[in-house]
Amino acid sequence: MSITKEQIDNANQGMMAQHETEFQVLQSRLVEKGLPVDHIIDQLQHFQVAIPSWALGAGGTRFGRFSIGGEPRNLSEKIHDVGLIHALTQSAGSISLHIPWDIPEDATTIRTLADSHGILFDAVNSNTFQDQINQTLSYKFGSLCHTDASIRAQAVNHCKEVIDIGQALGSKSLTVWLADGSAFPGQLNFREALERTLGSLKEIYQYLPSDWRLFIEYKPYEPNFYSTVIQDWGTSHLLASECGERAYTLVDLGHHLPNTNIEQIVSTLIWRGKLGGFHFNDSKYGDDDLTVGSIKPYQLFLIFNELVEGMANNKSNNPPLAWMIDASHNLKDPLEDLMQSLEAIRLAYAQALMVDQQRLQEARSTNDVTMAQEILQDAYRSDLRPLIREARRRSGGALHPIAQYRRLGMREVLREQRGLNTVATGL
Ligand code: PSV
Ligand code: MN
Repeated sequence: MSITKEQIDNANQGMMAQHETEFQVLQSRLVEKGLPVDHIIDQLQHFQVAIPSWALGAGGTRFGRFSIGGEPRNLSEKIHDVGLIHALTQSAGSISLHIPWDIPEDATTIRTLADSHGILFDAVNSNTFQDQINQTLSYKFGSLCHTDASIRAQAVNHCKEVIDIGQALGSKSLTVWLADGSAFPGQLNFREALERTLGSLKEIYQYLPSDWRLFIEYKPYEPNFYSTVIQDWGTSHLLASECGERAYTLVDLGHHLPNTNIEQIVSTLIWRGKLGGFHFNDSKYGDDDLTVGSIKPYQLFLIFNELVEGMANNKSNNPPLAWMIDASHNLKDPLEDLMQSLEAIRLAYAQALMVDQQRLQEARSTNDVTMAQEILQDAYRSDLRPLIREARRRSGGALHPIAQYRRLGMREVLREQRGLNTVATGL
């Protein structure tokens, strides 16, 4: 069952009076501040975030999976679920596939299906961090960095296949995340492992269609707990620079050691024109599976502030960024979880759009530290939820997506259609 425009409009009707009151109060406050409300709403409406195909089931912690029931059993059902989220939120207009989990039987049919939901195909992701059934050689000791050339070749070929699949679907980028590294001191020659990784990435880059981009993700630890070959943004930036101008660093918020200043990394990468995109999630101690904005919403806002400012002063012509959620947990209904993440991302973006960049710049130039903080926190502490709802309403989405999802009993319908014990492929 898909959700119809009529159902959404009907549900919105009952909530309109309250929404209008709240929106008008906020609108006059923003207008008083001299903010172009309609322009901000327009920017919000255009801001689309990709949904990862591997987050549509109740997974995430890897230590236990407790099926929520009605999880998608195949790629078509995954697209259907993203379609549901998009219909309600109007902000999830694409899906990011993970190969080999999501190999389409027939690319044309899948494209047509996605199209019927208004869904595009975002970056495709390779998987050289697990062995697949019938795989000839093992990635137990690494993939693109492996000491054995035939294992590296197998991993490179896999990435090429992923590109082929992505091309058939209309994707325009490949994201490579590697688990390669070492669990114990002495296991790897760091320099040689990095050199071999660069060699493999260059081969993949050579294969990239001319209108594609390569995103190189980094992560300091897990699954390896002593060293990771692409451990940080500097290493990713170095590899991307060596590969060529269509290779970029991808920042996954959860892939930093505690208290890392991610907003500063973002600023530096835009300055060099090398920021490819984002994987949004949140974390308290480590890992990357919690709902966006559930732990550190202020950090998220500060990151968006750098993004907005950086892209407005984009001297290095950093191309438009790829936005994606990369979070999944085993406690919540995954679709509700993703809608919460989408809301948090849009809120942080809206707050950043509210920052008076000119006044902030003036405060900086006169070293008025207090005022700089006031300007940022005035934006951060503004409740912009009515603005987000208005943007969603104007695009034809639901004023309250989660409430409507629940009222329509969507999960129950999915359970009825797909069964109680379905487990979607993913992490
Ligand atoms: C593993 O940490 C991970 O969450 C990376 O962030 C990748 O982007 C994702 O899995 C999919 O491979
Ligand atoms: Mn990621």
